[in-house]
Amino acid sequence: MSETNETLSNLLHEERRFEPPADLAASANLTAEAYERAAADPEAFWAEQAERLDWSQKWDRVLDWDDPPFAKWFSGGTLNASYNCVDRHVEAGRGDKVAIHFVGEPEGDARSITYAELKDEVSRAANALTSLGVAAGDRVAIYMPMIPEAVVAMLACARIGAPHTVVFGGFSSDALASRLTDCEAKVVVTADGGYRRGAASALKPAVDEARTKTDVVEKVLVVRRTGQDLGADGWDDAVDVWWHDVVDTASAEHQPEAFDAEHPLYVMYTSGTTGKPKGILHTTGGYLTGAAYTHWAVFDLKPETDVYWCTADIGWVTGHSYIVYGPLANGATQVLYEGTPDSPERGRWWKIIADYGVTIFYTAPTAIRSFMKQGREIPDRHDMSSLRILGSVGEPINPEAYVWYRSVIGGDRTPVVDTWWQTETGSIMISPLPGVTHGKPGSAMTPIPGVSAEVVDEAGEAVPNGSGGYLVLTRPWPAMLRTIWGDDERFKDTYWSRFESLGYYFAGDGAKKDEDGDIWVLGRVDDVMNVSGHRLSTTEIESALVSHPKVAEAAVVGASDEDTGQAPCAFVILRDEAGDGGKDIVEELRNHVRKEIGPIAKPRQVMVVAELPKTRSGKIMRRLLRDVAENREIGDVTTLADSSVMDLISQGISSGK
Ligand code: 6R9
Repeated sequence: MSETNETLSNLLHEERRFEPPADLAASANLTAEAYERAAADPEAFWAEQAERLDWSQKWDRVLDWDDPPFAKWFSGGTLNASYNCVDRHVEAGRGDKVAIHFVGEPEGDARSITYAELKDEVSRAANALTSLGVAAGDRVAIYMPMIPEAVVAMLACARIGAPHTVVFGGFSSDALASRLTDCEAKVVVTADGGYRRGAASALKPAVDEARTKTDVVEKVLVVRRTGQDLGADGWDDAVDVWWHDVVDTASAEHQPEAFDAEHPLYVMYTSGTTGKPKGILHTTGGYLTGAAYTHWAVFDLKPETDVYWCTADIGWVTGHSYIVYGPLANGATQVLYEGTPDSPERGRWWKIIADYGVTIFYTAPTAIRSFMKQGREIPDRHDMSSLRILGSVGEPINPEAYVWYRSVIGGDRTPVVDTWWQTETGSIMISPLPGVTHGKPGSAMTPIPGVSAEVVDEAGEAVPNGSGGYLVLTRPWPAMLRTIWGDDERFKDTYWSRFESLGYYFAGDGAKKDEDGDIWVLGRVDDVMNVSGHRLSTTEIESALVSHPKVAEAAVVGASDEDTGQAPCAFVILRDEAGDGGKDIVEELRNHVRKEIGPIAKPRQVMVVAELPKTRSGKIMRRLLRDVAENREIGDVTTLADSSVMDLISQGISSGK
């Protein structure tokens, strides 16, 4: 943890504090009292939060922790997640309220969808999926751009009890195929393409290619978004079905069935420390309780007046909890934007905030850092006075980015909530409450009411204030993952074995408690890197590299990067028969990774070396490689001769790093 401590001593010089605005504090959804109430009786507190939902059958037991680490929340209760996200708002007379302001990337391509319209569309899609042979318990994959049909598809799956697995549209056909195979997805919902940086970008061909690698898929349901030509081989009548043929013509009447609180809601794949992504399983009652409660509490949501916008992609957990399930369960009005922040111009996001009067805005530090680089003139051209709360997620936010965000985007008025959580936790765990907690740039502060987190040493003892250690969650929480799809052993081993006797959940992050006891999350302590807020495993990229015919061995490290937080840097040993690999070897390998996994995994640097530093037991010493990668100037020569790598490494050793 020495690197961790170094980072921390820099951070601890941060002394700026921001008090909650008086009007926000006076009308806050949660007040300081909630912390004590929740700590005194966490189960009673969570039962109170579960009352936000409509249950067909109330639970008999709040938490069943008889067989840890396999939790059951709200046992005996039944509900339908889709009913909770749409129908109940319509039944309560709010059918005309806008659920989604959709903003397509092409300018002027926008439409607003009310809760009543959403209910009809979800019902039609549920009927269509049923007619395609999907029944409760079957898995459906969703591989789509950020368009309303993606949300509709997720809710339609939830409505019929078919767990969905959303695969990020930026992932390659290989990544898609491995996920389809792992969860045996019967149907894939996709689109011909989506708009990215001003052009139509195809998706359907990747599904076709994935189908050549797995035979689990029976039907592919395709939304026509771009109208691009699919080509002569791009359509298989036996498998492919147009959304407009089967969904638009289906009945808008659909009776949602109540499912058990523990019925699987979705599987979300995330990178672990091995090459094989983990299918994180979330279930219905506890997850929806966690998503709805945290969205209401952390963003101080006032559903009647707020316009909320989360810029995540629905292919990540943030899109699941804070675009689909949390906001819609709470009856919020939100913006859904298809494209990139800079298309057609660099002020696009700020224009959307001004056009729709966005009041709550949730994004990632990597985006904030890139806007900082462009300068404040761009956001300053837009009236963003509607904003009242800003959120950050995905990676540590450095104090300078926090202060810029608060001042330039939030007009020096808005609290910034730095929210720490994971795919596995399902909902926000550590965050300030905007009307209660003062802001401290760089700190996620304290666990929210109902959540118990600690920073502990190797033995699981809480560290004193001013010290660092491992971040753990000490008590179960409703939105926690239930297992890894098809792999209970890996679930136990990854999260629960480290502090087994204490029953703590090990998050894989290092953290520090400052002198006030507030938490600073510092990043992963395992072989997982965080690139622009996206989790990638070093092993996964290494496997992609060694799948290239010229590569004998590869080691990948996450080196710190000004723009993306961390960036993958690869060291490769070529096969003898590949010689020096040819002059384009670096680009060839970078593109190979891009093809195998997706653009976000493309290494920033590939260094061809003759030798990799290893321990006596043959383990690659990644720490030394990270020293090498971080000491190099970006844009420097990317091919290193063996001696220079080894020189740099030995310098690293002699300087005691
Ligand atoms: C929601 C999400 C989880 C990992 C997590 C940690 C990092 C997320 C953070 C943060 C510092 C924050 N992380 N939020 N680190 N401060 N506010 O991002 O889920 O993709 O599973 O990533 O991201 O390292 O362990 P996921």
